[in-house]
Amino acid sequence: MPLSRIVTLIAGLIVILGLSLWLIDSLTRLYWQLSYSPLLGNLLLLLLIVLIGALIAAFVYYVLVIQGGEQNSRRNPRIRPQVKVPEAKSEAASSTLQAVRQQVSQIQDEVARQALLSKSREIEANLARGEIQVVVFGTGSAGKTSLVNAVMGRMVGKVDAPMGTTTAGETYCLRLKGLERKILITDTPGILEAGVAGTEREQLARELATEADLLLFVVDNDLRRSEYEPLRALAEIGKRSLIVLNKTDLYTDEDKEVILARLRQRVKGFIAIHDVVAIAANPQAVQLESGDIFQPEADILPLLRRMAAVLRAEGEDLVADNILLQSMRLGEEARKLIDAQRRRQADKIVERFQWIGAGVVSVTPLPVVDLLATAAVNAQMVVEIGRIYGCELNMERGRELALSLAKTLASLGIVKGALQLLSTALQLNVGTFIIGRAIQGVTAAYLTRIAGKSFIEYFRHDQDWGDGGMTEVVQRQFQLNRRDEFVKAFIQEAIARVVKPLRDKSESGD
Ligand SMILES: Nc1nc2c(ncn2[C@@H]2O[C@H](COP(=O)(O)OP(=O)(O)OP(=O)(O)O)[C@@H](O)[C@H]2O)c(=O)[nH]1
Ligand SMILES: [Mg+2]
Repeated sequence: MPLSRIVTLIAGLIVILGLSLWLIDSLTRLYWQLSYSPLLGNLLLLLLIVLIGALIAAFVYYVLVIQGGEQNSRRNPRIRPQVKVPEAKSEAASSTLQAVRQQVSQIQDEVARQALLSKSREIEANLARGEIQVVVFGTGSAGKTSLVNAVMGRMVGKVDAPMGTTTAGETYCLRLKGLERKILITDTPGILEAGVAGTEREQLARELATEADLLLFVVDNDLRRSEYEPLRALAEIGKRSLIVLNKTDLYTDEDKEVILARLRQRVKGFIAIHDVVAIAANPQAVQLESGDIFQPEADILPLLRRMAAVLRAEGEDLVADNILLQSMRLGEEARKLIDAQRRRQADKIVERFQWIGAGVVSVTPLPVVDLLATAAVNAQMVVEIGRIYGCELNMERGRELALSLAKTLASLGIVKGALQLLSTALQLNVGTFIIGRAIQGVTAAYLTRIAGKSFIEYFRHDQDWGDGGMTEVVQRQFQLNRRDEFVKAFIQEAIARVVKPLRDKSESGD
């Protein structure tokens, strides 16, 4: 408690006691005058005691609570009792997390599943704890650690001129009177350092930045392109950021204003003017004329003021938005993993069916070329791919889909196109005689593949062919599968699986 307040308190109590003595004296006299009625006298005594008690209580309350509160809020403008995380948002985050956990349970890769689960637990714990995460981010040597030291009011991190002084994320807890939430301030390694270690540290810094409720992006000059890009990317995903121009003690006032104006101009689209502030976290010592060394104090008030205003006005929303954002990102990550996993499974199905079709067709060649498509697109394959994507189709529906795709293959001329493409490729590899018999089988395998890949796209998008319809999807798959390197690999496999068995058969005189 400051001395001035203690003095006021003692003086006040003396005055109150003096007044009370005077009052007691006057009232004693009144009491004697009322001595004819003991009840009235006692009542007066009680009244007196209550009055003195109330007076002392009111005075102590005024000095300790009201005045103390005012002083605190003057010194730390960020103080204001907080309300809970906006309910709608926290509920949205909870339900997103629940959905993510359901998704995660479908992931077969144990390592990936555990990683996602632990992240979802972490987000949930954050939701429960409700701390405000402030992350200090920026180029190496811009003065991030110096900023954290200044804000914490003591040396918590090592400061040095070369880049790469901070190698890991360090978090410190900042408790502010009157603010329900704790503030966690995290120092990160600098971005844009050279070397592999630098890149790894940069990755860590970027991850920490994406987890922040509020980002302090520290620069010591105008933004370089390499700083602008990560900053814009973070702002684009909705990261609330302040730009902190540090080392202003090195600039003249005019230069400082010029740099500030330039910074504000550069980030105009995504960061407000007030959110670009100038500080000197660890100003250089100066030599006075007397020869003494003078160490100026850190000037971080503009940052503290802005941080306070932002946290006061948006703190709750920032926490809620960030938790929601993170759970959505986690959901997106899980979705991608599941998609890749399903794709691998579906690709295996297509692979299996393409060679089944090839075997059947090559032993019983078809009279009409376009019939090849019908023979190739197998209803069972459609049903099995659907199942991978959680769509239970019956065989009837599978056949319907297979047939319409076969028709599309024929109508687009893909059957003829494939025959031609594969004949040419086969001719380069095997004798003409054997091609005649193998070509339909090989083409059937190829068409099955295109059909299968098209169905994967269809089921991936919730049984939707997209704006361009089935035609566009099928055509795209044909384009993708006619690339040279793919055709070469396909022909090698076709020779082993279709041509060779046929040749063996004919050589054995069958
Ligand atoms: N003149 C001046 N120098 C400063 C100021 N703040 C930091 N520095 C100096 O800048 C250098 C780098 O400071 P750090 O705080 O280590 O920078 P950092 O961003 O944490 O660096 P890394 O951890 O390597 O990324 C040190 O030599 C500091 O003394 C400032 O306000 N003015
Ligand atoms: Mg540092």
